[in-house]
Amino acid sequence: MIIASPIEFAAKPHQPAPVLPADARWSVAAVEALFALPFLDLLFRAQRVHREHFTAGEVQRSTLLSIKTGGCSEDCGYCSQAARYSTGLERERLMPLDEVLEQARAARANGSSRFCMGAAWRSPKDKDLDAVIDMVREVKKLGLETCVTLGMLNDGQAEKLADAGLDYYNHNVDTAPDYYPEITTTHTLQDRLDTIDKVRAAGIHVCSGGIVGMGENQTTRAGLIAQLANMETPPESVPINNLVPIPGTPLADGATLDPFDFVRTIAVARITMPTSYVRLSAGREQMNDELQALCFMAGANSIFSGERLLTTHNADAGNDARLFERLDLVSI
Ligand code: SAM
Ligand code: DTB
Ligand code: SF4
Repeated sequence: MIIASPIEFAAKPHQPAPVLPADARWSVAAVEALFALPFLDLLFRAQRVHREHFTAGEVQRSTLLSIKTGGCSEDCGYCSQAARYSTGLERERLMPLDEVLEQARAARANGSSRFCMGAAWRSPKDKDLDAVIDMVREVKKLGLETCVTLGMLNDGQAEKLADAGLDYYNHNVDTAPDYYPEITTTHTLQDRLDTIDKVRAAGIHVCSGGIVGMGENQTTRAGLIAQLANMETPPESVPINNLVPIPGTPLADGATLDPFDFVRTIAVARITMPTSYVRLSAGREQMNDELQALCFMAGANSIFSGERLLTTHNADAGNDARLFERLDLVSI
C-alpha cells in the first residue's frame, strides 16, 4: 500500500525541529492508514525513517522526580495525583532544593543526561515558580539538561523559565481532541495547547505526547499522533505512555491495550515526526525485554530511567543495564 506522506525532513538530531510548510499535514485518515499497515511493514518503514535521522541504538535517558506530589485540583481520569480520587497517595509539599539536587546528582551518576521535575499543579503560583526556577538553575550547574512539567502556564511564566535556562517543558496533549473530554473535564485541550504555544514562543523545547490504553480505539490513537505531527513545529520530544492503571481512578479497570498496538503507536510517531525523540515512557515495568526491543525497532530512542516515574514504579536500574547490554544500546 502506498501512503501519501508529508516530506520527511533531513534535519540532524539535537537541532531544532523544522517548521512544517502548510501542506505538510497528516490527515487522521493517512495516520490511520499507517496504523493499518502489516505490522512488519510498519516496523520496517519506521526503522528506515529512524536511521535517516538518528544513529541506531542510541537512547537518551531522562530521570523523573516528583517535586510536589498529589493534591491536584484537576480530574484527569488516569492520574494518581488528582485530589478527588482515593488513590492512597500521600500528598507532599514542594521538595526543598537540597533534596532535589541530591536526586539530580544520583540521576547523573546513573547515566541520565536529563533531569525532569514534575509538580501536580493545575498551574504554578508565581512564588512556587520562583522556587522551581532555583532548581532549574542549580540542576543545570550539575551539567544535566533540565525539563519541568508544572501544568498550565500563565503569561510571562514561560519567559521566566527560559531565562533560567530551562531546556524542555513537558505538557502532553494526552489523547485525540474528540476523546479529551472523556479523560479530563476541569480544563480543555485548548488550555493545554495555549501553554504549549507559550513554551514554544519562549524558545524552550517542547516535550508533548500522550497516553494510550485509556479505552480509545485506533482512530483515536491516529488523532493523537496527527495532532502532534501537525503542530507548526512538532514537539522535539514525544513521550508515548502506556496507561499505568491506578486503583481509585476512573481508568483503573479498563481493558488493556494489545502490546502490538503500543508498538504501532511508537512506529507511527516515528514516521510522522522523523526528527523528534520518541520516548518509550510510562508502562515499561509491565513490558518484557522483547516488547521493549520492538519499541526500539519501531523508532523509540529515549526512555525514563530510574526506579520511579512520578508516583509509580519504573524499571529497576539493574534490569535496564541488562536490557541495554542485551540489545547493544548506548545511552546518550
Ligand atoms: N500536572 C502536570 C500536567 O498535567 O501536565 C504534570 C504532571 S502529569 C502527571 C504528566 C503526564 O504524565 C500526563 O500528562 C500523562 O500523560 C502522564 N501520566 C500521568 N499519569 C499516568 C498514568 N497513570 N499512566 C500513564 N501516563 C500517565
Ligand atoms: C510523561 O509523558 N510521562 C511522565 C512525564 N511525562 C512527566 C510521567 C508518567 C507518570 C506515570 C504515572 C506516575 O508515576 O504517576
Ligand atoms: Fe494529574 Fe497533571 Fe491532571 Fe493534575 S493536571 S490531575 S497532576 S495529570
